[in-house]
Amino acid sequence: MKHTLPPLPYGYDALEPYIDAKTMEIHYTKHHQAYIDKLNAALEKYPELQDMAVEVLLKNIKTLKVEDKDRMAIQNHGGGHANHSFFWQIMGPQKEVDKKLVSEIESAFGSSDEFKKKFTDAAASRFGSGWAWLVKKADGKLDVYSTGNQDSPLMAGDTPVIGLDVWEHAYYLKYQNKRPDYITAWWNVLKLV
Ligand code: MN3
Repeated sequence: MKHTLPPLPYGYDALEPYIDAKTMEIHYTKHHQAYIDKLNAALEKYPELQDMAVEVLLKNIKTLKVEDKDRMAIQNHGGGHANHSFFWQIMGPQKEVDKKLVSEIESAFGSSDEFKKKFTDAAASRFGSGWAWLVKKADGKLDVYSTGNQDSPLMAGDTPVIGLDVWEHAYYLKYQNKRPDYITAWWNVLKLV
């Protein structure tokens, strides 16, 4: 079974003006699709891995019985597929605040604002391409960090709770080099908090 592009839960213009329709369309139909195509290509010679969920591939990335160059391709393109599938889901035109999560965030970071500051710092200071994350660790604790490229927290045994794509392709058309403006705007389309 090949990996396929999951449906986008809203229209390309649904997150305007914070994320513009053109960026959303290219990001979803070109960038996300390309990760999926390259993941499928990397899995071609491993039929035994083709039915595994991408999240399972990533959790087990270090021990998959594959050649090293294919492991790197699965990490990069599988990560790209999983990260983007997750990213579309946590955004939306309307807030659907997760009260349980907000209260966990308040106990972990002191306040929602403190969490946002920490997360924003992680997103703004990631050098080059990558993601900022709020994750749940194996012991249930929340943590904030960033990863490079398309590296997924799943590879470290963590579960993504919130993720923000800070690759230039996510914001360049509208925000150019102003990543901090994109991050500030993005909190408006994050549904959960
Ligand atoms: Mn992206």
